[in-house]
Amino acid sequence: MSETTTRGELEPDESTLNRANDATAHADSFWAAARSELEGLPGGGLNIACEAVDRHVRAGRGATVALRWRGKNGERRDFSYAELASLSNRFAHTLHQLGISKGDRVCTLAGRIPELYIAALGTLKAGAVFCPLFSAFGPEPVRVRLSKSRARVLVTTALLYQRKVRAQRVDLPDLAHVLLTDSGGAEPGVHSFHALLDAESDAFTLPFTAPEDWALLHFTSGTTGTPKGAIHVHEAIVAHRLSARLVFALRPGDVYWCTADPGWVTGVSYGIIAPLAHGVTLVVDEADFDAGRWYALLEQERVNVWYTAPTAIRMLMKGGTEPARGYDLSALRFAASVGEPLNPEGVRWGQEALGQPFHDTWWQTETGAILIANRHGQELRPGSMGRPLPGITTAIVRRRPDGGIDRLDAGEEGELAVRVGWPSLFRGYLDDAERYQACFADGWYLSGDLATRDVEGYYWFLGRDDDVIKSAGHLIGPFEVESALLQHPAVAEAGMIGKPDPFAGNIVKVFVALKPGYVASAALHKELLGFARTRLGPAVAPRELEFIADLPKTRSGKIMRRLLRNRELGLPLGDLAVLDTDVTPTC
Ligand code: 6R9
Repeated sequence: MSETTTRGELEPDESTLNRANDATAHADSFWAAARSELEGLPGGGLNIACEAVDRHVRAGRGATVALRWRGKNGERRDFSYAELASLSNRFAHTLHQLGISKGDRVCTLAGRIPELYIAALGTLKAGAVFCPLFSAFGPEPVRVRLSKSRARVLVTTALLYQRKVRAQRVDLPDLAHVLLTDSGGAEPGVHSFHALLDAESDAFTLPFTAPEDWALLHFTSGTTGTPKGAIHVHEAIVAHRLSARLVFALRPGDVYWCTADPGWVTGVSYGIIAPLAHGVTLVVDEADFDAGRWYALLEQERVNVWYTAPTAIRMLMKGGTEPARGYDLSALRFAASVGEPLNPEGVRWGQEALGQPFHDTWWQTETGAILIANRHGQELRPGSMGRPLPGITTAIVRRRPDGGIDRLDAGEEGELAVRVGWPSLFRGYLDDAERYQACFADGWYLSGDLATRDVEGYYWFLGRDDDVIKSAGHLIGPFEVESALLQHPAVAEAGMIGKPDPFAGNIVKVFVALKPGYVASAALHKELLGFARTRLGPAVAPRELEFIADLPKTRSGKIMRRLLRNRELGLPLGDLAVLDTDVTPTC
């Protein structure tokens, strides 16, 4: 495929794309048109990192700032596309030197530091699979993910390695190499990231990667079992790139900031891949949320497009509109949100405080890219997630006992489903074909989210159909939290729920039944919370714990978290006759 040089040539006419979308049968031609914007590799290959970085260098845009890194202590470092290309080449070389081959998993466990971005792109160039782990996970979630992914390489810092990985390495036989970003290799199997990169050449010939080759592995949680590894392929970049243009109207010269951490899917799809694929300048802030810092950053970097989350918006709203008024935010052209319900007050507050309303968008780890949005240039409906993007067909459905689905009418409540066939749909859960299959019926992907559609085709979020919760935008499954507590000798049973919280959306709350011989006390309460936090880390650990004599269970022994939730909210416990059934587990 030939490189096109001007922006105009790169963009297929949107009305053509929309026409193609008129009939679902034409979705293929729609995506083929989007795909033809990409450069590709000789012989029909495709590589995300090549599209995100190298093609800009080849097109003479190597001097453009790709990554503007703002350190937590006030540092500021710019990486041009050319620098990012050569650093990721060095990392790809390093992986080959270490014997990493196609399909091998390379994990990162780090905050938002430049090495993470270099490792992500270099991993993709090497044909390996990039798997980010959130740095605020404790040792237990880290071990589970390193083990399930069979990671061969981990890029991390000396501190995180010491605190969360080192003692568990005996349980991780596949983990051959740990690369420390801030220190040398003091023991076998531990190397200095920078020393290895410095020793390599910055010219690298990409191995062939096919569009369907695995590229990304994102762990996500369900109601049951350990986290699931959602697999994405290089072809996903077609959707990353197009959705960013359709939703945010990204254009050359833009400065773009996504506040999501790359330990989660948003921080990769829209915090690395999509903006770089558009050749814009990506701002990365290493520091955690701070209202004053964020306003200053929006002003100083003259951010044009901002993608953030409801938890952050609620925190900003806490301070009122006044603080924002002290900053020049006139560069901001578009603000958007994802991950949790965004209420109409949040949308309007954006308009008042920042001069731009927040546009809600909907997607999931499994969908890989935004599928529903209040997108640029279209009527924004505060409180609604928006409408499906061109190329995407959605519906509200009800599952039938025979395994099929019925499509529901506007106004009816049901499960949000998406017709399969878009490039960033996940291609599997690692080693779990059965769970993957359970996500589909009659050619539709079933999201597990409950929603309604209005007559104009806008979607309205109602809740989730399972026991997974969102806390501060992070998806947390009950199994991980409950399993950690069950490791304590006093705990007989544990049940996790999300307790509504005005800022985090939900906080993790756990109900605990003690083993005979143990007595509930303030000391044990404190001990259990500390025990869980040490294992799970601050992002996942319960903030509240309540002792309970017995957990409500179905006849076959499954914990009925819905009843725990009702109890927490002071609602009636519900019709036990109806609830006391075992619902078939879904994806
Ligand atoms: C991208 C991401 C997915 C779940 C999803 C839903 C919730 C996402 C939302 C939203 C209400 C929105 N969610 N967007 N809920 N309004 N606009 O967040 O992926 O971490 O896999 O979470 O997040 O419940 O099913 P992931």
